[in-house]
Amino acid sequence: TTNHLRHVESMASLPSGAGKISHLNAVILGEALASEENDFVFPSDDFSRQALIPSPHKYLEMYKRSIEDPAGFWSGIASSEFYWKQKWGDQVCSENLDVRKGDIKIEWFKGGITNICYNCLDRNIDAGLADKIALYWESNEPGFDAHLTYSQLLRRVCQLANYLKSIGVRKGDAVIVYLPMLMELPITMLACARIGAVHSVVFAGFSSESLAQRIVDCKPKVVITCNAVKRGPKTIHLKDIVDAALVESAKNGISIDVCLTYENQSALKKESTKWQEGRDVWWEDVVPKYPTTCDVEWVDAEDPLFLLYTSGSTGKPKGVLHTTGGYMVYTATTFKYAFDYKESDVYWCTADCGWITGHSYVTYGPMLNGATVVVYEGTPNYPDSGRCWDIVDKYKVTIFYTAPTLVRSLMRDGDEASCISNLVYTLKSPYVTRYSRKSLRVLGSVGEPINPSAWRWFFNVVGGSRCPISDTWWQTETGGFMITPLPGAWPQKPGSATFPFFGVQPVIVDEKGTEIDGECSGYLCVKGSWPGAFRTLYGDHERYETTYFRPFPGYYFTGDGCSRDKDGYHWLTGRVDDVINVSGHRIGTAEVESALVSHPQCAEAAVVGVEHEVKGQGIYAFVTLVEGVPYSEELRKSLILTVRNQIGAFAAPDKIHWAPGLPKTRSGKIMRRILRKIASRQLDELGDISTLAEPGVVDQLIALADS
Ligand code: 6R9
Repeated sequence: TTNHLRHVESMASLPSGAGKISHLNAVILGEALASEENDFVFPSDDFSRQALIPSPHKYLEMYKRSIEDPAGFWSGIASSEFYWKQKWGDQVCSENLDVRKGDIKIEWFKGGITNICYNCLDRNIDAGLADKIALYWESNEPGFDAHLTYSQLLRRVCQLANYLKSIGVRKGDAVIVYLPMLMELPITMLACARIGAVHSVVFAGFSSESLAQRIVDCKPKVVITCNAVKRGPKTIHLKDIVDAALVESAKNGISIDVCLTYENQSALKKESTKWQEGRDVWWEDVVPKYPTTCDVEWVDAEDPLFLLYTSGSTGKPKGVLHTTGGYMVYTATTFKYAFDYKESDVYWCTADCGWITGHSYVTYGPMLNGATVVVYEGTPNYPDSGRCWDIVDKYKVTIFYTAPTLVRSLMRDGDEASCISNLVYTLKSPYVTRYSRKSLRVLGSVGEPINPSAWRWFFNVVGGSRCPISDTWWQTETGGFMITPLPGAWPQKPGSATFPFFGVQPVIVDEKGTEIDGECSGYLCVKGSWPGAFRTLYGDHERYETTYFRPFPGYYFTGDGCSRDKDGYHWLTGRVDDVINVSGHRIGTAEVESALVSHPQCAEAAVVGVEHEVKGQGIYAFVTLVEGVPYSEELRKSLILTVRNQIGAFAAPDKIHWAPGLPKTRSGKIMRRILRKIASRQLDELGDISTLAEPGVVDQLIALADS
């Protein structure tokens, strides 16, 4: 048995059996919280009984098999649950993950011939799902909606695929997609996949410069967009942004012949859209004229499926490349088990398809399972903070997957300023309690560590203390979930992503790259490969190796810190680039943030390190208060005391900086680079702030710097 297996086996000694009264109830009733580590939350008996993985025992059995015989484990799933035109060659997986032994190479199911669009649509239709709803679409404006069954979706996909072929898009060609959350976005992804084209979706919130940069990098045959979108009360003219990006990319020698534009009527009429004759084509004028069937382009499992650009800590965005077969098997399997998927589920993921979460868990993972998926165009707090629960009730959503940042912002919208405990949140969350939410069965969280207090609010208030939360840790690079609860299988601990998914071997290493055992913390790496792993950075295999495989030779380096507790649970502590070292104590920014946010009057916190004469680094905390709570010296002290109490005196913030809002990217990630500059008063070095969701918060922060 490897070390790793032993860690997971420690599960066997967990207080087992479902249905125990969770410690959580004690916590919300105001009893002292001993330690997060000891805070087990058990799935109910009813939930576990019906779950795909009903016990730690069952998990362990499958997990062991997946590690001892990955080829057998994954090829079993691949051949029984997917359609292959031709089976892969002798080797299920061939890999070199050690830079010391040559170029990094990962291949799964090589020689296998398939098509992911066929597996999402045709295969499910043949299996009897033709009339099942594939997509429910909810407009930004309450009351406007649409839906497509699996067979209707296939017809739409085929029409677009045929159009793309007619303008010369072939297997291997790149297609840039700059669309908001309309049904046309998953339709476009699937149409590209059907003909073997490589989609590169750019989140329709990126600036024209960022879009141009991506166009120049991947040189697409066509750009697909829409004229405008409404997000909340604002209308955003996407086509204008694309126009500017195309001017910019032409300057860099890349000119685009066709810009296919969908008329998003509810946002902007055709007549008011700027137009370049000869290049711009209305989707509605051409696509519906094409046949509703389209032959599939059969591709190799290792042919590219998509490129998705993601930012690194330095340099230009990296084009993460995923291929077809392994990604297909992995996203489908992770979706099924981590959400305990049942055919009757209605699934809603609030992520945009412009991010990896939207690729793997709006489009491919759910569709491969034949699921009914809700796609929501707008913002979660429009027209008010109850919108999510309105949508949940309207479509009887059973699985709701979102990000901690949304949970915290909705939690903050409780109307009572003086929340004194989690129980009071329960009583004062009218935006939530106004709706029934009784269809909900499983909740999910992704994007950053979810702090235990937000976890509790999500669990108690949103889920009525009845729905397990799958806190899924993964990355653009990993393609799918890596460390995640399997709801029903084992007790959760609020804030812990728990245990690895099948086939995943997380290891924690020290600075020297030595694996550390037992209860420990360090850098999170992964040993071995899994089918959903990215294969390269587009056009820069060297950077791929340097960033991910050279820091700790022999392992994939995630860039995240992680600790493992005495029960083998994994606690992600944030990017290691964000680790602060105070007087020799290593402190994860996420730990301090979590402590601050547990203060009833703190809505959100972001912590960065600043130079400190004596301690090396000091802790600088930006704090957003619950609506209506005034800043005060007393509160400042009380926040610092909370951190001292929860982590230790060494972790007490040196500075609390009042923050009406935090600088976030449009996907909700806090831009720490900017906070670090503000904290160190290097105000002339803020850099590019145009990618922020609300650039105005920067000025507000500067104004409050010394108050
Ligand atoms: C899926 C996604 C990846 C980074 C990752 C980590 C953070 C994501 C998390 C989490 C703690 C979770 N992250 N999920 N941290 N718990 N459940 O977000 O991909 O945009 O590439 O970000 O996000 O730091 O390294 P991506």
